[in-house]
Amino acid sequence: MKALILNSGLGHRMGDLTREHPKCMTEISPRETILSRQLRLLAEAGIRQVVITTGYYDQVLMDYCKSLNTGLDIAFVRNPRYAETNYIYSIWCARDLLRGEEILLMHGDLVFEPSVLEEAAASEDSCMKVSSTLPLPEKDFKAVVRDGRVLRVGVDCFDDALEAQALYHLKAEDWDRWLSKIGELCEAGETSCYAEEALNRLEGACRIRALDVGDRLCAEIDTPEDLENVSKRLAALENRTVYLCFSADLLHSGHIALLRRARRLGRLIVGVLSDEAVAGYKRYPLVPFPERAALMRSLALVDQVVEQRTLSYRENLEKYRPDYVVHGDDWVTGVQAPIRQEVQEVLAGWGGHLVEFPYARDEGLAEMEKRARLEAGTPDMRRGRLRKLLTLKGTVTAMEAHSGLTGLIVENAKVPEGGGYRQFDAMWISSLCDSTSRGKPDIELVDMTSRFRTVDEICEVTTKPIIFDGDTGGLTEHFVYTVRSLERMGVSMVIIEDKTGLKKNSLFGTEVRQTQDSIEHFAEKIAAGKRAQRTKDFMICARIESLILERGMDDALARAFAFTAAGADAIMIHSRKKDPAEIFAFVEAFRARDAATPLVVVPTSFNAVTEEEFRARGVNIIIYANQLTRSAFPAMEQTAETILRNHRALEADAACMPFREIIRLIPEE
Ligand code: SPV
Ligand code: MG
Repeated sequence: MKALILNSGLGHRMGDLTREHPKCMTEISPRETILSRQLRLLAEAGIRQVVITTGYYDQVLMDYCKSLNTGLDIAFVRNPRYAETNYIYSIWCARDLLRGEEILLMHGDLVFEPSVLEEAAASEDSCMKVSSTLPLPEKDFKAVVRDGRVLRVGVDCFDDALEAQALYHLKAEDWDRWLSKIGELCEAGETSCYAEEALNRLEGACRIRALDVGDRLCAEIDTPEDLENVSKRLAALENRTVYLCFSADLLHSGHIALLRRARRLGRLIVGVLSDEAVAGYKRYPLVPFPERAALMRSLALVDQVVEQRTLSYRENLEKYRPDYVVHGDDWVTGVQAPIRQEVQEVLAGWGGHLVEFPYARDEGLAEMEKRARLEAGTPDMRRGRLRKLLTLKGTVTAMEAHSGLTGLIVENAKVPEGGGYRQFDAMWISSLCDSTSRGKPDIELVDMTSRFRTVDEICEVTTKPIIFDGDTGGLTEHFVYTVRSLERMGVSMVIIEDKTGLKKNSLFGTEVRQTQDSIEHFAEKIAAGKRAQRTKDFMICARIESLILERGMDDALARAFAFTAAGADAIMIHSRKKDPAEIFAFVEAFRARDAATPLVVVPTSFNAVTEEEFRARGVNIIIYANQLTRSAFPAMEQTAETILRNHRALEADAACMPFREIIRLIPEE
């Protein structure tokens, strides 16, 4: 695409300002003239070739262009009759350089903001700048627009007209038609009309779209008053602020393009999402916030970096009151749509605008995301993530998984919330569900090797941190090996309960014989486990069964403090009562003496308590211990009975997941 700038005219309405040079050399800011700004913006928009028509002070103009060192390939064409002809004739003089080209045509006295030029240049079809928000000028150009098409351009068309400026992007076909008509008029001696006269005579044969840029700057300078107005607007433009939010975890060319476009609108403030916000939106960030922010800060395009602590932009928008928010158009629909709507509402409070650019899906990014996922599942990355999430979120949730398939469900289950997704943070490898899935009772009958096999299967297809139900931990001499094996597999935490002998599931309570371990013996088991541990990330959690076995609150608390003193990284308190009172009482009493050690609960019985309430009371890990197994079992039983009853599978189909969906759930690599 070639740019054509029309600079032959006298510019006599500028008075003294054009006494020694052509109008395009008028200063519009301390650093720029109309022409130097046009050339800079053209170069930034990727234009390489420029044709400038000259006449008045042509040598001064050419010397000036050379001194600018723009790097552009500029051809000058002199209109020898510049004093008595209009620019229709200047164009005709340059015809040999213009024929068959795609052209970006502009008057030499036009000042526009970068986004206007960019939009015109990027247009898929021929277009002309118009404004539906500016008042119709008395004497200057107006365009008659119907169905988004420009039908006529002139100073005297008022009906169905919009303010217009001579900034066109013309596809080669349209331009050739117009240029031929210009030729016809010039050869017939009609050289003092506007070039648009030729366009109008084509009666719509050039299909030119009206490019409505609203009140963004795109104005010509004809008089000293125009100069004053435009200079003021440019100064205001320099002070405009633009806000853009990123996770900045994986940067790709699409992000850089967006930053570049945003910078052209004004001073650029980048909001970098906090680690917590990123974790809630897709996955735990690969790079921690301080490094992501530092990376952004090091970009020359970015003027200021701030933390955005939530997916909602509101807090930062109200603080920085930007003139623009820039985003890819990928959030118009889908989970981010409510965030977008909020941005529009907040911006409306001070007349700010949301500018959306086409979202560029980057293949390289998809590959990087895939790699990041694979890496997140490696033992070292996975093991440490539970501690990180606890630091980051304060309270995390874990859902039961007992197979590769249930692991995938916990990994992938998500519901939209607050512009992001809500999902489980971790997986719980329940002894009850692992045993049940094998049709065995939960009495430590399924040996450790088989339990590890389950963990292995889950690890193969997931990335979320794992909390392993270690039952009683077995003999201390065995437990130390269990700790090392779990660490090696990338498990983040093992929870062992203070019982001995033939362990039964806690939900039986005192209905069955269960023996609680002595404080001393269990404390020694924990200490031995901690000594055996090789990594700093792995956690051993002591589970206290005093409430289950009705030994009282004092016993529960005494054990909790003894076990933390022995090195337990966390305490799980269990209860099988529907009423959460005893759990709450324990948490309160424990927190009165220990504010830091993470507390774990398994609200199977006291299931009316919300995560928010647990969090407020100081609970850190909430384990949904068996709900997937308990919901899958009746569904399977019912399906089996339906088929038996009907002597065929048809009636069971409605309750079955379509096979295609099952296949989609399973990743291929
Ligand atoms: C399990 O899920 O195996 C547990 C929790 O240990 S509970 O069943 O509540 O005892
Ligand atoms: Mg268990």
